[in-house]
Amino acid sequence: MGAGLQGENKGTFVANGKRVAIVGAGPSGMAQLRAFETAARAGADIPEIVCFEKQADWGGQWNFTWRTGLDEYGEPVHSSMYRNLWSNGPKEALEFADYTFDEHFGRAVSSYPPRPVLWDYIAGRLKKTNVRDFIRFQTVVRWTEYDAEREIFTVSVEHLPTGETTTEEFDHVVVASGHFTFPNVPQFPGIETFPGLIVHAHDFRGAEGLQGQDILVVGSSYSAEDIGSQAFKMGARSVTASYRSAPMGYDWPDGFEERPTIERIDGNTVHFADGTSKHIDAVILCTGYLHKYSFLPDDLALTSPNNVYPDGLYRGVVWQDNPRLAYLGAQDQWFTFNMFDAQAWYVRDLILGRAELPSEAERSASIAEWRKRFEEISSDAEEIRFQADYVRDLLRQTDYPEFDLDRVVEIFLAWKRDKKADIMGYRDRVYRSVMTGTLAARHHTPWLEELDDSIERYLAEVPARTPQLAERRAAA
Ligand code: FAD
Ligand code: NA7
Repeated sequence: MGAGLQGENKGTFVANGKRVAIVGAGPSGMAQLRAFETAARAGADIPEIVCFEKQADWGGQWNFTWRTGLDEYGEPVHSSMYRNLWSNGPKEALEFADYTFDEHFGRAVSSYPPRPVLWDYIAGRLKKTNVRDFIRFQTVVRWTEYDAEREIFTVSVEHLPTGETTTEEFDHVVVASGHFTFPNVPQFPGIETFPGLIVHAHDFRGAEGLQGQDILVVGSSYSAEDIGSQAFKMGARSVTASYRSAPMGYDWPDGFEERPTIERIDGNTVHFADGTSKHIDAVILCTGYLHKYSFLPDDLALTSPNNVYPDGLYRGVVWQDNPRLAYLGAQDQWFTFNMFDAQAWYVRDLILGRAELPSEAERSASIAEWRKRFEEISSDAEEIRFQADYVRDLLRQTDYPEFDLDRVVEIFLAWKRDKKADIMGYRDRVYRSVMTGTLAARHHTPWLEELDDSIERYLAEVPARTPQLAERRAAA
């Protein structure tokens, strides 16, 4: 075991002269911690690591809170997740190659676990180590400056419970602060006359209160699809999804329909671009998020739409204008946890000097080549393959356990087919692990009928019966 894992020196690994700051202990920051911990366990001398996390616990988006807006310290609430969220893709596509679901649960579990189950899995990998000691919880990074002459970052942080502010120096900064927190909120003519609830998906916490109402979700991506489905599941009278570019195109159940973009709103009446109108009780803006890094000066802050190859990042992680700064998870995400691992392993190896950073010109050429390929993508299937190739490229640079990315692509394509076939039932399907070959277990209760998303209920052998959808809808 590497000397740095003995945890005698709280807040640090054993130093090899360098200091590394990680901003955020969500799945990406946790992957970075795991990458260094793995190297240390194998005997490597690793830098001093300090991970700053503004929440009281790790897990990022997966660390659910009932709070919305500002938290108890006046700090913007980070997580956009809601109580009843289940994985929106098969777990077989996100599984860690060095810590499988079989290892964590000791038995097969279903392919679309609820949020608390995935949170447990992410945390489980690190609970067996002492990396938690290297995270400063409830500590928000306020500002970062780079001194080009000394090649040093100065990072200013605030400990939220005490208000104490401190400043420290680091050789590298890894930004793992996520990019699904700051809502993109469009304006629609007449929206100020709407008398009901208007909320962005970031502040949506559960659909139980929407029972019996006519709901409008604006957008046609993951949030619109899933929040609309949650509203339907919890007994909304009707769900309307308004698309800007293209409809989602699923075979929605009765009471769920898609309409084009909003033309104007007049009280409770929403007018759409096709000339139709509809009575609406509540609007949920599922209109995406902004990349926002208020702790970075503009020459270090990524600005990008939500896409799979943001400009300015070599190999999707290294800030081209200052390679001592790295971003994890900055892409739009088909792949998630294992992609964050691939990125974190590569960033670790650059910092440790195991991987060589190419010249500025070579990096530029690489970015241009990937961006050109990215711009030629014309379907979801191509985008999934693109991201698989991206992950493959990273894995080839590191010693992260290899896994069959082509099979993961097949799982994603099967997932898309299953959604097309049955949008309200796809979460009942099962897939085979690429890592272990284990076929997922069927969950005891179909997604549409399951109202208890707790880990206890999920792992229960003999579940109690839950109220059936038809009964809930009749009650509505
Ligand atoms: P985050 O999870 O956002 O974590 C970032 C961390 O940084 C947070 O803990 C935050 O508190 C901290 N932080 C931010 N700013 C600061 C600061 N200035 N100082 C200190 N700490 C800071 N992925 C899936 O694989 N499956 C799903 O089903 C799925 N569902 C999703 C549903 C929703 C509603 C959303 C928003 C995302 C979903 N995702 C899903 C994608 C999700 O982005 C990833 O799973 C993952 O959480 C990204 O990890 P991250 O660490 O990059 O970012
Ligand atoms: P996404 O995937 O970024 O999608 C945003 C959606 O919002 C997309 O359909 C956009 O339409 C739509 N949008 C954006 N601006 C507008 C305006 N002005 N009017 C109408 N529609 C608009 O965000 P999500 O929240 O769905 O998903 C983010 C993450 O959360 C994801 O990782 C999930 O796992 C959960 P467009 O297609 O661009 O025309």
